[in-house]
Amino acid sequence: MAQSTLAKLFTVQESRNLQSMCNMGELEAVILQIKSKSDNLDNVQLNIAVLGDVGSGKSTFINAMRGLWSSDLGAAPTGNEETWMEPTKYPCQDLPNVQLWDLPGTNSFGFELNNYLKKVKFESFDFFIIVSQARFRENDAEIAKKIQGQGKEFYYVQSKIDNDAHSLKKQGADLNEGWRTIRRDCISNFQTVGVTPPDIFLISSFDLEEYDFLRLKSTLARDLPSIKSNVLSLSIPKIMLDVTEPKKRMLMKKVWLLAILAGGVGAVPVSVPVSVPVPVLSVITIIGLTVAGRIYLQKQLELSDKLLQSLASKVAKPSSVLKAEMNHRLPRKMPLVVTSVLLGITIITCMMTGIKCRFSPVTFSIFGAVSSFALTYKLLKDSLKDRLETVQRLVKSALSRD
Ligand SMILES: Nc1nc2c(ncn2[C@@H]2O[C@H](COP(=O)(O)OP(=O)(O)O)[C@@H](O)[C@H]2O)c(=O)[nH]1
Ligand SMILES: [Mg+2]
Repeated sequence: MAQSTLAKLFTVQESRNLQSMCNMGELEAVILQIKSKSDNLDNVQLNIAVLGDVGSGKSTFINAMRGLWSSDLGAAPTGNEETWMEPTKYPCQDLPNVQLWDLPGTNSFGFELNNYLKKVKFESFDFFIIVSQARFRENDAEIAKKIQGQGKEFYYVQSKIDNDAHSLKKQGADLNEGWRTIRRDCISNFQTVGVTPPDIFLISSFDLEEYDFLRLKSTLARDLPSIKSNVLSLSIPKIMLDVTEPKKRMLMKKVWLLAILAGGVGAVPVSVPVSVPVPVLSVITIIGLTVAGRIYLQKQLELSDKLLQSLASKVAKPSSVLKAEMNHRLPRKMPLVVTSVLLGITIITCMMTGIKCRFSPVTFSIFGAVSSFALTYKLLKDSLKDRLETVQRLVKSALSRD
C-alpha cells in the first residue's frame, strides 16, 4: 500500500506528535518541526523512475549506474524483449538513499499513456530519467509534460550513443558537431511541445568513460539536495493535510453540530398571521451561531501577528512575507460581515416567500430547517477550508528556500 507523505518523511511517532501538536493549536511548533526535517533531508529516500520505450536501454543504464554488467548477479535483466512487467527498484551504492526504478517500457503493454502512468504509479516517483534511443519520441514529450505538470524534474538521456558515434565516424562526420546537433534537436523538440528543456545527456552504457555518463552521475549527485528539497516543498500540502486531518475531523463535528442547531432554530414553526413581521429572533440566532462558529474555527487555527512574528524570526524570513500569505484571499472568501448579512437576507427572503405562499406550518418548518442547516453548514465548512489552506500556504512560504 502506498505510504502517506507524512509517513514517508516522519516516523509513526513523529507523525503522531505533529498531529497532537496541531490538535493543541501549536502551529508554530508544527512548522518548526517540519522545517528541521527539511534542513536535514540526507536520510530521506529518493525514488527515481527510469522510463522510456522497450529496448531503449533503461535496464542496461541502471546496471551501469550500479557498476554492474548485465551478466552480473543482481543486475537488472536486459534484452530487446520486454523482460520485466512490474516496476522494480534497485539501490545505487554510489548515491545513498537513492532507489532507481526500472519501469516497464512505455510502449510495452499497448497501454494508452494515462493508463500506463496509473499502472506504474507515476505520481509516486520523486524524479525521472527518460531514456530514449536514436530519436525523440512522442511519448517522451508527453511524459515530460506530465512530469513538469506535477512540478517535478527530469533528465533526458539519449542512449546507445556509441552506435551514433559509429555511424558518424563511418560518414566521416565531426563527432562534436554531431552531438551538438542531437542536443539542439532535443531542445527544440521539447520547446515545440511547451516543455522547459531539461539537462540532456548523451550516453553509452558500455563506454562509461566516454560521452556524458560520468557527467550524468556527478550532476545527479550534485542535484540530489535540491531535488529532495523540491520534493519536500511539493509535499507540504499533503503533509499538512495529514497533520491537520484529526483536527479537521474534530472541527467538522463542531460544524455539523452548529449547522444542526441552526437547522433546529430554522425549524421553529411560524404559526403566526401573515401580518406579523418575519421571526427576527430565529434569524439573529442563526447568524449568531454562524459568526460564533467562524470565530471559533479561526481561534482553533489561530494565526496571530505574534505567531507570525515569532515564526518569521525563527525561519529567517521577513514577517511581511508570511503576512502576505495571510492576506492572500481566495476569490470565494468574503468578510464575515458580508457573509452574515447575506445569510440573514437569504433566510429572511426564504421565510417571506414561505409566508407569502402560505406554506403549511410543517412545510415552513422543513423549509426553514433545511435552508438554515445548509447555509450554516456551507459557510462554516468554507471558512474551515479557507483557514486550512491559509495554514498550508503559510507553511510553504515559511519553508521555501528563496
Ligand atoms: N550499443 C549499445 N547497446 C545498448 C546500450 N544500452 C543498451 N543496449 C542494448 O540494447 C538492448 C536493450 O537494452 P535494455 O537495457 O534491455 O533496454 P530496456 O528494454 O529499455 O530495459 C540490449 O541488447 C542492450 O545490450 C548502449 O549504451 N549501447
Ligand atoms: Mg528493461
